[in-house]
Amino acid sequence: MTACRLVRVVILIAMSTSSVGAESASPLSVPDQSKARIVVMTDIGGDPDDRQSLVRFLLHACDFKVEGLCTGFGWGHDKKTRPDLIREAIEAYGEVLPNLRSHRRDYPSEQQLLSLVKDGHNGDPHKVAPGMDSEASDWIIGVVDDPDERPVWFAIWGGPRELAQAIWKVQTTRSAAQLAAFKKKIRVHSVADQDKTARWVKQHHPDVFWIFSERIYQGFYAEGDQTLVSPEWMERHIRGPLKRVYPADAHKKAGVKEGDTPSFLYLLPNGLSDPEQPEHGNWGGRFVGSGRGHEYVPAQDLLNGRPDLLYTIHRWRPAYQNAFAARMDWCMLPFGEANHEPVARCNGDTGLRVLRIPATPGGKVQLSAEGSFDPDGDQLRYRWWIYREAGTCQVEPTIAGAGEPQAVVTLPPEASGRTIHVILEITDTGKPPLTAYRRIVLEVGGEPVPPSSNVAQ
Ligand SMILES: [Ca+2]
Ligand SMILES: [Ca+2]
Repeated sequence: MTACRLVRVVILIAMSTSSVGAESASPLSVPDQSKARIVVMTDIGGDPDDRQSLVRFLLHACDFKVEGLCTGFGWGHDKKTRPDLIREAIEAYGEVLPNLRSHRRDYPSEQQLLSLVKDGHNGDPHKVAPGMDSEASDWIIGVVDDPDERPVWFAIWGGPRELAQAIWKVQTTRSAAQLAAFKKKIRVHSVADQDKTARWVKQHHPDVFWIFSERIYQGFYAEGDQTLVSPEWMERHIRGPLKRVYPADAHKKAGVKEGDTPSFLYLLPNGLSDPEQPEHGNWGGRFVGSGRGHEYVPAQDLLNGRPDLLYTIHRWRPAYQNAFAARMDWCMLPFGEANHEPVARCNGDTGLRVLRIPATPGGKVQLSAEGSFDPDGDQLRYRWWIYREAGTCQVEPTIAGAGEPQAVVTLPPEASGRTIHVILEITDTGKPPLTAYRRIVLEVGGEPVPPSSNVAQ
């Protein structure tokens, strides 16, 4: 056994305490505490791309604590809710679940997911009112009331009426303090605010944390490398029972559309960002405070030096499409024949949190990815880069060793009082190549010092 192979086996034993039908290695898992609590609210039955997004969501179901799958209405769909389409997708998921669990043992059961399907109200989609409670809106109240103190994220793929109705009911039946406590646990990522109740919430409850993903969500499929969302890509990678429930054509777009997918990719525990900080940016986009209550609206990233709204999402397209392709492989292949994400570590930190490091203007910061590894024993490629738009320093630092496991960032004197976001991107050599991240925020204090008096930190 080579040293590399030995290390791999030791790591896998350390990561896993049981073996469930894997060929040569044990399935992986992610600690529950690093998973976001999530309720999906979908207008499935309208634009077929909700069905596409649901397939991807199910393949990432092990990355979240799934708390609800609610139906409702949205653009182009106000006829009748379609919980049957959610159940149909979950049943297809059930067919591949045994194989998925040979890769990640923390995939939820088919029965568990079916029990979370909750129907919205088949009345006026633009109204909250007495008598308009629904199975979904009552379920939402229960989820938020749960003793689990972590926030509940609402990935909203259509209109937010069911959440709005839940807030309305709590407002009319509880004290002001109880209402405030209820709202404090809510986090919204709303794709396009597709009914009038979004306005109602923002007008009457501006303290609700609300990411308004207006137009930016199109970056998931529009602009950028179109070969990665083409019908040909879809045909090559989407297979097995889940292909049955993944429509080949969405509204005005053949191939992969999934306009609602950024709402949950935003919450993936992949080390790229802290979802509580929308200005960080990740696979679900980047957002800034609108100045109205607790609302965030899309930010722009620089594409070839020009601000571009959609680029904040499609800049990550190779990574998120490779992740999808790999999970499609997980449906069909044994552990040893599919790829799995590397694990990125930074400066000895073994978790996924954003690292904050104090720094001095004109000084140097040493960064190390030592301890990073790949569960398949793949080789790793390292890339340290500055996410300039996420920070507040317009002058870019230099990075020595940007393609190495160890790097040194030299801060410009102009960085005084600013923040600089460094991304560690580790990509394996598996097929397809998969990427893991860490984010380091350099918090630069003090007065600018001459470059000649650099001090290593
Ligand atoms: Ca939708
Ligand atoms: Ca790998």
